[in-house]
Amino acid sequence: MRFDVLTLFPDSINAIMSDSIIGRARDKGLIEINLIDIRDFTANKHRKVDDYPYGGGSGMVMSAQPIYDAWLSVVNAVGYRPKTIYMSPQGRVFNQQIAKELKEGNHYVLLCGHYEGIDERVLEEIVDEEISIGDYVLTGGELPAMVLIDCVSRLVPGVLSSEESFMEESHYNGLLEYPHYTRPYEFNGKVVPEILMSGHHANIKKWRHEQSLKRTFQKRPDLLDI
Ligand code: 4FD
Repeated sequence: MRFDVLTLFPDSINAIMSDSIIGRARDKGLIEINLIDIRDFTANKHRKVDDYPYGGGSGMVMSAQPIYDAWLSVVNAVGYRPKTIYMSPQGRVFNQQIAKELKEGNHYVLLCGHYEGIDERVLEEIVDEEISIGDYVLTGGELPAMVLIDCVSRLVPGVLSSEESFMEESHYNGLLEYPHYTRPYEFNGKVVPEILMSGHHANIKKWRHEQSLKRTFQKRPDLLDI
């Protein structure tokens, strides 16, 4: 799985996506995250990536040319047009179902915007799909791009341990997780539920499933078809 991220802040993304599970998946070659600095593609000597909006108004607009040339550098390197996703509050709202859909592909270009937005003409040229991570506005598309990459990458075979993937595929799918406990047995006067100490695996499995259902009903009834 390959991601090319067009951004003004490649170092910020790299810093966060170099540790833990995603960092390990990159080291193992299971996922490739290329960070492309839009500023490296400016045609002016000041490396300016934005300009005033036609029609007036406040804020700046990201210029078409550097974004287009950054995108073309990816297209020319691979010899095809990878699916290009614009991270924007106007997009289809991301969820686990969309992550499952995206894991079937193998190459995505993610475009991260800033300022008041991007010149519409370059969006018309390069964007295949607009995705939002939720109904709120951020200062840039970098966090949304990282959310998408993290969520899709953990579905790529080998990224999670076999135990972790089992959890992903188990019947708790679509329900909230049951509560977890580890040592010590007693913490601040609270002890671990006795069923978990019983060693009776069938009963434990049943209890955990009940807990999942109960929690989903109490906290997120919208996830149950009732
Ligand atoms: N909800 C999201 C994506 C980007 C963003 C931006 C137009 C603002 C939130 C294009 C306006 C990009 C989201 C950058 N904020 N901010 O997924």
